[in-house]
Amino acid sequence: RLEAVIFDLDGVITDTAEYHYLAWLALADGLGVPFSREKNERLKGVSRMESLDIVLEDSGLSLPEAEKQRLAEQKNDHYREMIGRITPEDLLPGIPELLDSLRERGILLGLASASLNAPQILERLGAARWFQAIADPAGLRKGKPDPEIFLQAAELLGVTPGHCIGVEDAAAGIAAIKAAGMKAVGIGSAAQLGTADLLVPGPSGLSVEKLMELIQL
Ligand code: G16
Ligand code: MG
Repeated sequence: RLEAVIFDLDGVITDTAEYHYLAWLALADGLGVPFSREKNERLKGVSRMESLDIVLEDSGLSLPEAEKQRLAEQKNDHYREMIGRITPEDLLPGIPELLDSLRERGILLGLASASLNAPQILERLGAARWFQAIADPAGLRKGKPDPEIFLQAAELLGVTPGHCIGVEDAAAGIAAIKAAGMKAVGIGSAAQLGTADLLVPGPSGLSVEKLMELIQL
């Protein structure tokens, strides 16, 4: 029986990737380091400090830890300025209907986002009311593809992973869900998310019925 659905945030509930892109681009420009949309793709689902390492990888710069912390903070300040303008209009199409109908069936909802800003983003979206648990990425030892964040969300919800579905837009996220022993739903293309148990181009392609079919226990 399906007991809980655990969602990623960026790329699944809303599209914050564009704001991450603009904030990293401004930082890279300031440092004279090239940054592209292609590179931004590699930052999806990746933690802030790991993202900075990717942004700086071809720069030839080797910065002390304190300077890296300062740059990450600078990027985050700019990013937070942009996400302050998020409204419920920024929920991806299909999400309000899907979350409503899952809740009507008594299915629990959890969030497994790598973003330390996730609670504020949910508030801005008016989406916090749907979720019974939000995993805290700050306390994690390992990021996706490690299953830790999905397991933490399941534990907070008090459900067994075998009765959970995880929804992700990044390959590392799908790997994390599978490693947690959950069924994986991919939002995106087969080229990147081929190992998902169910694949749809966007969240509007999902329904409670489709999700319930994945777990027939
Ligand atoms: C999101 C984004 C990543 C970002 C990460 C950390 O992950 O996809 O690009 O680097 O969060 O964000 P922050 O700097 O706000 O802590 P997810 O897991 O929601 O897809
Ligand atoms: Mg994502």
